[in-house]
Amino acid sequence: MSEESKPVARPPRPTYAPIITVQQHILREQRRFAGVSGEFSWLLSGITLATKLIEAKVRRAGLADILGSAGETNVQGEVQQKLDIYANEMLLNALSVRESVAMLASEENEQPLLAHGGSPHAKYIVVFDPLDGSSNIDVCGSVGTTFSILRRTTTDLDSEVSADEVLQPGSKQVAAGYVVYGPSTMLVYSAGNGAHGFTLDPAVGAFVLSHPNIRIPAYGKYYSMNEAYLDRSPAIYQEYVHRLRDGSLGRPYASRYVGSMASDIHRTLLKGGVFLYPPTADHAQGKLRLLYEANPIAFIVEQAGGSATDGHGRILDIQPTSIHQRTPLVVGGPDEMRAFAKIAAAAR
Ligand code: AHM
Ligand code: MG
Repeated sequence: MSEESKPVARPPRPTYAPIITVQQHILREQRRFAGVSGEFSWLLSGITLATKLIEAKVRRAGLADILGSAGETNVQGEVQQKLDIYANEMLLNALSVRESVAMLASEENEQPLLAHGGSPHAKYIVVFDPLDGSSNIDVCGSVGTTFSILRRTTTDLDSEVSADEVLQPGSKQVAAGYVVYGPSTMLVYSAGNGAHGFTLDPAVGAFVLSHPNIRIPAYGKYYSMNEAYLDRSPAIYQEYVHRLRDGSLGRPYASRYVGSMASDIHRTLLKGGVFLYPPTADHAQGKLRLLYEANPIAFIVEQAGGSATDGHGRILDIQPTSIHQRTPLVVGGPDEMRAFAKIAAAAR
């Protein structure tokens, strides 16, 4: 047989299972849905790039005092920034060059920002909290990033984007997710077809699929809230928490509270249970922001089989009226949410 006519050899059986990176996963997802184009995966790669840059900075946060503290010049002659400002800039930089992004809104910016000089045909709006639970940084605790992706509300993409286009109920999210910077860094996202978790492999710098199709357990062992506020919360929250404690909801619960919502939600998602941030006497709408904290979390948790309410109705049905609007939040697995709904209904 001549050299040229030799058959092409089959590849050997792989020794290792192939890894799936978040980029591969997004590309696969977008093929499944009509109307989701390649622009979308390019956009999401902006988020993964920025969160990898944030993670690298978070890992070195404990060295800030040695290298120079916020606002000072460090030994390399660089001006140190607060980490939440840095995280915001990384997301703004990475996303504003994506042609499909029309507008960006962040917890750190009073007003939404036009991206890409108002690029024609840009159809997405990205809303985020760049560094959730940032006070944990000082004590080497875990922090997070939350994000939500919306389509522009107009079909005339040549029209100038208006700030009001960001005011959409969470049910309109095209995709949403969060990143937890903990012992390892994890990204959980959903584009409306289940919630999927990826762990950052720092050796190769890729988010690798580690938790496909996350399902929140039917019930868990923990509730999660800042209990210092319980006495100043409405009666339904007090009754609910007392009943979680005394075992009358089927089992006695223990509590866990990290103080970074993304981290507390991540535990709740994987282990079951409930997370609450109630209204208080001082803050009638609680503390958490609807557009870039509660909505992405509610989207993910619903995709995983749980639910989220503001104490009256579904979080994802709330029509926002302002960009930084706050909302009470109760989010968790089926058993815990059923019990909360029962107590809330009985009080009406
Ligand atoms: P931040 O975005 O300014 O960090 O605030 C949000 C955080 C949440 O991550 C967390 O659940 C909550 O604030 C903690 O607040 P509190 O200290 O009132 O319990
Ligand atoms: Mg926050």
